[in-house]
Amino acid sequence: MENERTLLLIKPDSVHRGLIGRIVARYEDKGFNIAAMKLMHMTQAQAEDLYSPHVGKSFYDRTIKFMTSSPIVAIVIEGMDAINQVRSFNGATTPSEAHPGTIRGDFGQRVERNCVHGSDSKESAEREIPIFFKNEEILTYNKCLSEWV
Ligand code: IDP
Ligand code: MG
Repeated sequence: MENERTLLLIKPDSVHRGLIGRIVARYEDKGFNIAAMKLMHMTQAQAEDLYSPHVGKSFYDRTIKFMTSSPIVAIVIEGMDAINQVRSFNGATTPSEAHPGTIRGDFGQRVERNCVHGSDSKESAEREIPIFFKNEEILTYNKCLSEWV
């Protein structure tokens, strides 16, 4: 397994519902490093870039509108197999199909308000992270507990 970086977004619904701490805690509990993190208002250009693979789909306009409607938290998660691990912690796209114990399974009810975003592949992570972070904003460091996790 490889050490990887992936993009996690805490979506506007989660920020409004006061879920930032609980979502971040899950990733800290699992032993991942937070390599970068900021509260921000996503711009139209950033949203269009992030969701460019979905241009033309029925939910595209609504998703862009939602994601730019209110602040999000953008995070780079770093760790072993981080890309797949974050996807599985986030849970299935449609919260009613997401397993209990996942973020979407525990906190979400509908696909339009599914709490979090996670990059779906190495290529996506490499494309998505620079939409939100400059290279120098992403920090790699060893926690003193890392040999025990
Ligand atoms: P993902 O977030 O699990 O990777 P994608 O298929 O990449 O799911 O879709 C991106 C986002 O677009 C979803 O997280 C969700 O917010 C929204 N979305 C996806 N499918 C639908 C849909 O059928 N109706 C409404 N919104 C959708
Ligand atoms: Mg996706």
